[in-house]
Amino acid sequence: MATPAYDASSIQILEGLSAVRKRPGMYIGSTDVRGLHHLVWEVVENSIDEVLAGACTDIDVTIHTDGSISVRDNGRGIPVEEHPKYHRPALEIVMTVLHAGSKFDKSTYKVSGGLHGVGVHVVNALSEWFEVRVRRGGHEYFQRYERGVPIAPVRVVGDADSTGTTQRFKPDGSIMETVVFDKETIGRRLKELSFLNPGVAIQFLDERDGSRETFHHAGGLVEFVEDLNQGVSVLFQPPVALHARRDTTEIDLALQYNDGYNETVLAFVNNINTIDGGTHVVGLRAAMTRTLNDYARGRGFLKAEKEGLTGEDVREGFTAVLSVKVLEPQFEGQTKAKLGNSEVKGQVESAVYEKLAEYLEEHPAVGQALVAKAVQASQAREAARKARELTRRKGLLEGGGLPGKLADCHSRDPARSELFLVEGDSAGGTAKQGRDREFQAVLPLRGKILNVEKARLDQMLQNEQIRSLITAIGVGIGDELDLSRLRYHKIILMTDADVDGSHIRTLLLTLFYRKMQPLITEGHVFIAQAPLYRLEKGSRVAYAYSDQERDRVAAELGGPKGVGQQRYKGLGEMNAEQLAVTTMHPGSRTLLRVTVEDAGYANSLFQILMGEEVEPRRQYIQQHAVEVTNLDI
Ligand code: 0RA
Repeated sequence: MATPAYDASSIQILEGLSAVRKRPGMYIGSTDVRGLHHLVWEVVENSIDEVLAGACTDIDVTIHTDGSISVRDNGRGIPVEEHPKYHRPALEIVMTVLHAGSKFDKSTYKVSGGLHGVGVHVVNALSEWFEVRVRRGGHEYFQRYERGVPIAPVRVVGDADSTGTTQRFKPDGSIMETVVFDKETIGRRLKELSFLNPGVAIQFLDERDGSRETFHHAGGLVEFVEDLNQGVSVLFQPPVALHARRDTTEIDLALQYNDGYNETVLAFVNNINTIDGGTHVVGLRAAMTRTLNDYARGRGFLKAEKEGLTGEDVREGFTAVLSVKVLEPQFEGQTKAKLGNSEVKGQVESAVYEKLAEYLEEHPAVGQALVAKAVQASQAREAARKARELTRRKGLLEGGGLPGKLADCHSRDPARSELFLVEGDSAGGTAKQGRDREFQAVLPLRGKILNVEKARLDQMLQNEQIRSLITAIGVGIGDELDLSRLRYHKIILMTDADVDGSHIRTLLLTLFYRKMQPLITEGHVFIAQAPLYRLEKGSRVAYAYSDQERDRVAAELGGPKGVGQQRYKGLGEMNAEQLAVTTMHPGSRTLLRVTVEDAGYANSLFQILMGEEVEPRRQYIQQHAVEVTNLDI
């Protein structure tokens, strides 16, 4: 299998490589920690494609101590025979040029249009080195690449009595901003993939700390839903599972109701988590509302013809995982995490409507439990509407309606304006002094904010803190949210770096995630980064935001000797000027933009910390005891 010296295809390979290395963001979204893990998803999903083809049952993922990661599967092995067009081993072509959709791409439900499915050659181009081993036809083949370029032809390195592929790569630190894999992030995705693909067992080994986990969920989506509802009371058991096909679209759904007030819907398209939803989720919601209304009417639970259950009623306590396979998915939005195919709405709606109605016919106890819950929600909604009307009128009578605690800014231009949500009256006071009152507003939040997990909308609105927050932001909440009324384009959470601070941050993020999600998806929510240390030598003052940075800055100031060091325990220990310079002033501060993933994580954390079940909470606190004590010093 000699490689021709220098020919047209070599040129094509080199051009392709330099395009990827010049504009990595175009292929993997970004070069930060998210982009880094994108490389991993790309490689893992290649093996998952073999699972979908029914040709693979085991995948081993290993984080190695040399900074590389490997993915080994027992699929058919990437073909090695000569590629008819390029006259080189297909393996080399797949690793260096081939895109999804070509002859050697065997997956039916390919993932085009999004950031996934860009091709393993993209990972290769962004790796310091990449090594691939193929076991096929009794032989083991091997090839190594450096920054995407093969350093030798594909060669046989031994015998093989099974088939499969091992891909191992070390991301290129000269392109990627970070090259440290995150065990939790990878573990979460592998667990998710094992629920979505019940036929596969995924082993996950982190050689850095010796930890090992196996993900295998033969129960698929049903087990996924049970996992989501772990620790909460459910209305019926087991979850309902539906499967249907409409045209070329495959639809799988598992659903259950818990006795809470919030909705958890995870939706996947070709195994990709569409965190921003899309047409498939719209179809699911429409089907749920229509099915429950028809069922309730048919059995006389809804009296008057005009009476009806709304989407919001039907969503209370709804927990579901929807997985669709779409032939040519169109992914939209900034993060390409929203399905755009308009035909999918009707396909999902009709499939779920038909199958769920059938299921409820056969399981009347489940039907009655669902309808009773939704009717109750509908009554609470009516009560909430009245409460809201009352608050509005009250607001008008008091004039203006903005909360008394709010120190507003002068500017009336939302695009320029910022709202700082500050923990405690004392730090609130400092922030008011330190802000630029032209465009920065401050709202201090006192004490514990209401537990939104257990509260219904009407109860939430009775809480003064929540009302101040909602009025200050201006967009309303829930189904009536109107983003055009947003009063500040930046909403900035500024809390202490201790347990209480992280608790309040989790609460706020949960509230935003559950009731004001567009604020997050449109990128309006931020977390301020306050310094942990103030360092001083002579007349020079510097701030450090982490322990590592403290050590570096101390060294820059001439070593720890003679450097004064103050550790901030909370925002309240800074004076107004220090707070302004380090945390608030646009020229010198650092803001972290909150993503739906961050907030979703806060949400599940919140469920554990606030939920009614004691055991998961005890486990969580035990597992994270070290982090918590660190935060508290
Ligand atoms: C193209 C065709 C066939 C398999 C594969 C690619 C393949 C790709 C990857 C990537 C990771 N693991 C993989 N395993 C297989 C089908 C080959 C045949 O029909 O034998």
